[in-house]
Amino acid sequence: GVEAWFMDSSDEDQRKPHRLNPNQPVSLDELQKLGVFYWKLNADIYETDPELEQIRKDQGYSYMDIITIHKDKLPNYEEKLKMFFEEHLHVDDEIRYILDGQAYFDVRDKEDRWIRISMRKGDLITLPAGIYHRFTLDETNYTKAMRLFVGEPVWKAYNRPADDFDIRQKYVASLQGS
Ligand code: KMT
Ligand code: NI
Repeated sequence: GVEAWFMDSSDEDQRKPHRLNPNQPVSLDELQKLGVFYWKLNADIYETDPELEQIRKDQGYSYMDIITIHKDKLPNYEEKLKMFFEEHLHVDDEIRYILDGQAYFDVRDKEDRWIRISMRKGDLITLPAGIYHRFTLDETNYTKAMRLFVGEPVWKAYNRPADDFDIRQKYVASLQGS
């Protein structure tokens, strides 16, 4: 399964794991309560994978593209990495499938603590619209990811604070009782 943990609060290199000592793991169940969903797939066959096809069909992920995050491959690499690591939300779900390499997604829990989710080859994750999150490469400095979307993609990110947004209020309300 996916590995996740509560982060320490040191401002050391964002690419380091930032585990607490002792490590405080976060289960898939806890992630689901935050609206975060996860699948493990075989990334070696992503071009023809029937499992991926089924998920896309079931979830309505009509759009897809592939982004390679590496200093020699991504235009405006430094600037983009900086943007990805700013705490933000989107008005749609963020769906990412790691095809190669690895990276971290950080999400806020109900008590506003950072949870770091280790994303490796074969991991597909959906972050719900309205959740505060951020993204970073790890110390390997490379990942290739499929970006999926329901309909025409909207990449716009709203940096925190975005608490007055309808989608944020809707998300916060959805956490009640979970
Ligand atoms: C986002 O909005 O957080 C991103 O697109 C992250 C980088 S894509 C692997
Ligand atoms: Ni995002």
